[in-house]
Amino acid sequence: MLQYNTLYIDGAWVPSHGASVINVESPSTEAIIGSIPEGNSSDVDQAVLAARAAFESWSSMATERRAEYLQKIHEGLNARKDEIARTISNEMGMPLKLAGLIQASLPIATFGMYAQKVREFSFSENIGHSLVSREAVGVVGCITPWNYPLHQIAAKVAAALAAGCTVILKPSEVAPLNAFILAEIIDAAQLPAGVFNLVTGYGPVVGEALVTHPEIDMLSFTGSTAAGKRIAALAASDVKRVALELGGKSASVLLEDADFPKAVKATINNCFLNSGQNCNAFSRMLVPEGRYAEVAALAREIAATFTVGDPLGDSAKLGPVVTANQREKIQEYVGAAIEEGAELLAGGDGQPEGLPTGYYVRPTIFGRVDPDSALAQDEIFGPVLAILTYQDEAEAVRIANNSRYGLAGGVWSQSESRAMEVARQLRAGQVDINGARFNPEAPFGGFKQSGYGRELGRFGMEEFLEYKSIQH
Ligand code: TXE
Repeated sequence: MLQYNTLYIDGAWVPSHGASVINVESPSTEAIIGSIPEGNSSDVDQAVLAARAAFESWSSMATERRAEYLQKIHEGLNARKDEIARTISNEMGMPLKLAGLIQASLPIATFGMYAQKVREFSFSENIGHSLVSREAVGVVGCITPWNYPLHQIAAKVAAALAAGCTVILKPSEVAPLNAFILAEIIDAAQLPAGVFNLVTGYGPVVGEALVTHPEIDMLSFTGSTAAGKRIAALAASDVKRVALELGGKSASVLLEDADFPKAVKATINNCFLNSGQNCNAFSRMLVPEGRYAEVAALAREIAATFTVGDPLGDSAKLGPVVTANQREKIQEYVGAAIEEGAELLAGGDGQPEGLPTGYYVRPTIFGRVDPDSALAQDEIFGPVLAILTYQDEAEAVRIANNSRYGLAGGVWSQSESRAMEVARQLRAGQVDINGARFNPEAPFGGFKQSGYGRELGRFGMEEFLEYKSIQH
């Protein structure tokens, strides 16, 4: 049991004003594995006061000193890498080995990257008779989800601190334990009091207290589109800056000349990674109508290799999904599609065999999905792939763009120029050609209802900066 009884505010561990705790559950054993304080608006008031008081000296500190603090956090995270991986695997269910490679490694790299960025970044330039400078936005509220919990925290907190902002973090109540490890590391790195504050609790209480607090200048949010819309609406009342990283329904487009075995396998891997709980998951695969039979056979074969089971064991590729609610949501989509007569190629609803406890779902693939159906339009956030067919490239682009989301996409072709041509036409924030690997220096974020603002690289830091011009 990891029991955290205090919040981290103004450089100290303090009791919450709230009387209750939130239990953290293992999605594989369904046992309680930890607890955190259920904070409230008084905790937010206290944290905002501290962050406001710390802002002036933090934002005007020499950038080299800010870089040193970020470097210390990077080193502190690195020293506790295995513990971070285990904690995240326990609280949200990603298989341990993968959690080490992704959930622990990404945030470590992100703090290291921003230590470097803050050193390199040019905070001012002369344009004619104007001195144009970039100044920290101010006090920032960061609200984060559970699917890549520490990565999403790091993408916001490291970039905001690098920019000179002070931060109040409200992590997901579903997977919050890793955020306490980060707070311990920040405490050990002796960041000036009030620069980073951790307040835990529920979205509608602690989250909304941050969103509506008059002394907060900006909110950076990752989560559901529904919560993002509410946050943007509430924040509009005092024109707070808002960055939103929301859902997706990304298309992986296989062109006629693609390497089909490679592309189908990589698309399924991408869609099923983290049990499908990725905002940028390739949850739609678009293939030429004439190649459908070949793709369906490949998909069946590949799906059969996805073993589901205990995240702490050695054999499972997929762990459970995060909560009973998420499992219900996925089961409802899959069950409804089967009832409506969708072509089921692999998986289906119901608990996978041999797993009596845990929020497990069966990795599922549907073929010839109607582009306007719920399967093709809604973010299911589980290991559920929809295969759609197209007649020609123009139709492929039309179907790919037929979505209220626009976060990511993929294009597969033997010809780089042909793939590039299609990639340019996709209305999405990032497109990967032939499974190109993730680049943390490139901007990450969405078009349309996938949100606005960008994270990672210098773009993530620029999000927390205002322009100012002084004419002289
Ligand atoms: O997210 P929520 P949930 C999508 C995915 C998933 C669905 C629901 O489709 O199935 O969202 O997941 C805080 N004011 N994504 O319910 O509720 C909340 O406390 C302020 C996509 O877990 O959006 C948590 O810290 N804050 C996604 C965070 O928002 C509020 C990642 C996310 O919770 C709030 C996760 C409010 N009114 C889910 N309501 C992605 N883009 O990667 C909630 N929160």
